[in-house]
Amino acid sequence: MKTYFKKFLCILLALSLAFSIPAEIAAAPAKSAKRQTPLSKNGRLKVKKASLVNSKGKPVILKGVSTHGINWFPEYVNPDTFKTLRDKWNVNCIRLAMYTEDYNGYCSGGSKKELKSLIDKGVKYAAELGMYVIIDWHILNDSNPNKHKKQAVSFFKEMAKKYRKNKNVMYEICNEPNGNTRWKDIKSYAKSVIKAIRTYDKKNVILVGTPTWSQDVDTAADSPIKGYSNLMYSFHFYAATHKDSYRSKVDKAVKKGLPVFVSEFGISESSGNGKINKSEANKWIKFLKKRKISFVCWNLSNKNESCALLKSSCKKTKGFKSSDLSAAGKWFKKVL
Ligand code: IDC
Repeated sequence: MKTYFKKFLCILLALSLAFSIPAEIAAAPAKSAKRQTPLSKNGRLKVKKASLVNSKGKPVILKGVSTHGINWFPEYVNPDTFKTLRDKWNVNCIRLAMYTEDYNGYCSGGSKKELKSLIDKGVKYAAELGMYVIIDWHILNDSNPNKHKKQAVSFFKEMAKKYRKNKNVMYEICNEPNGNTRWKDIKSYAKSVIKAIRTYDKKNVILVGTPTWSQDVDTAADSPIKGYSNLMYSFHFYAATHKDSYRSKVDKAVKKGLPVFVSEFGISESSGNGKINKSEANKWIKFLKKRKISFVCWNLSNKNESCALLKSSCKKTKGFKSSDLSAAGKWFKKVL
């Protein structure tokens, strides 16, 4: 009798296990697979020869979205926005564009405290979501980065001290040098800023802008910065303006072994407005993917301009529907 009772108990136990635990077990792998993030998959990125690679040395392509200036559109520095971009768009990198000399820029009357707090939030949200994040010192009107070099050095020192342990951070030290700024000038600026960053952060990738709105990567390739690792050089394009001859410039640089990163591009004209050119844009994406070059699209905002990814009627900051997207936004989401 006793043994029957034992058997009965065993069957009961088995049945209860069969109906409760397996469901959890079955769900477990799916959950953990879902929890894999770009960062948990790839770890801290580094530069190997001309390529961006993951912690195991395998090539990685970052596919990113840039904010508009955080001084203009702070509302998109928000965890729900980033999560939508990660989960619904397949974006693995956010660029935080902080203008230095434009509307409330860091060096032109903007609140340094507020701007840095936005950067801190952006880095934190990206880290929590396992996304990479670029801290972009967005020079533009201040054509020559040397103009605010002192402030740049102290800003990046502070960032590097704070974020040296963050595996998801990259530093972009000068968005687009332009005007009469020569590569020589940028190099001298870069050496000071890189030295400041490397005092604290020995590893995270640093992006260096190139002359003529970050187009002259071929010039940089003739004389890259020596003595530091994990440096890349920015190339920017706007597909309705920059075509074949610009792809040749990139090719020249890559062939010389320069690590190139497209930290900003748009599919409009270089003004950020006017026509978009999807067929040139598709050529660019094919070109970049073939060379395993990362690309970050300008810009996530609802500004009424053709490079903005949202329609100006869209007031949402998350869960964007197709009807919320501009033509550029629809195109980019499809690319991703
Ligand atoms: C543009 C913005 C526009 C803003 C302007 C300020 O799209 O809303 O009024 O800057 O000067 C760049 C720059 C980037 C530009 C963009 C389009 O890095 O700041 O943004 N662009 O003009 N380089 C080439 C194009």
